[in-house]
Amino acid sequence: MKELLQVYFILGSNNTDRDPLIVLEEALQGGVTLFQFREKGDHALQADVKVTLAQQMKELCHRYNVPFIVNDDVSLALDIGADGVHVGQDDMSITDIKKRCPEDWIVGVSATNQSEAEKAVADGADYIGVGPIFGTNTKKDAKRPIGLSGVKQIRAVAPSIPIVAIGGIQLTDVIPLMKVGADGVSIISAISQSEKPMQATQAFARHASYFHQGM
Ligand code: TPS
Repeated sequence: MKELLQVYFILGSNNTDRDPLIVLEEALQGGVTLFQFREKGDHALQADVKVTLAQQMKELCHRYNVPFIVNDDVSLALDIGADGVHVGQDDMSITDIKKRCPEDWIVGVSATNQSEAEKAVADGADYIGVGPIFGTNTKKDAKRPIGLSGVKQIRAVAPSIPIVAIGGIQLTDVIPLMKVGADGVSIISAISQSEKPMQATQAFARHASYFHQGM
C-alpha cells in the first residue's frame, strides 16, 4: 500500500480545461501509482455522463496497471468495478463500506487531526489522506491547513498506517513531507493544471521514489 501512495493523482472533469482523459493518460505515462476519480464542485458531471467518464478512466488506469479509486460514491464504485473508494469524514463510514465491498478493496479516509487518524486505524482503513497540508483552491470546503507539523503529529499516534499527504502540494514539498512521515503525496492541480502533466508527474515520481529507496 505504501508504494501505491507515492504519486496518488486525483482528477475530475472540472480540474482541467482540457479533455480529462488526455490529461489522465499523460499523467499515467509519467508514473502515477494510484488514481482517484473525484467528480465534485462547480459543473460536476451527473448521472450517465459521470458513469461513462468513470468507466473510461477505470479502463485507462487498468491499461497502465494503476488501481482506480472513486471518491465518495460507493454505489458508483461497486457498479463499475472500481478497486476501492476514498471517503471524507462526513461520507459513508469505513465500517459500513467494509460490509458492502469486495475484500480486496482499497478503502481510504481523509484525516485532519490525531483523533480522526486514530479512528481510521481502529476502523481498519487501508490508508489515510492527511491534510490539507497547505492552502488549496481545489477544494471549496477545505479545513484549515495543518502544515508539516500536522503530518508529524498524526504519524506520532498512527505509526504504521499508510499516509498520503494532500492539499496545495508542489514538487518541492515532497521530500520534506516524506521526512515527517508521509508515504507519498496526493495531487490535483499541480498535475492537472500543468502544461505538461506527464513531465510534472515524472518529477513527482522521481522525488517520491528517491525517498522510498532510502535517501
Ligand atoms: C487521498 N482533499 C483534501 S485537500 C484536497 C482534497 C480533494 C484538494 C487537493 O487539491 N485525501 C485523499 N483524497 C481526497 N479526496 C482528500 C484527501 C480530500 P490540490 O492538490 O489542487 O491542492
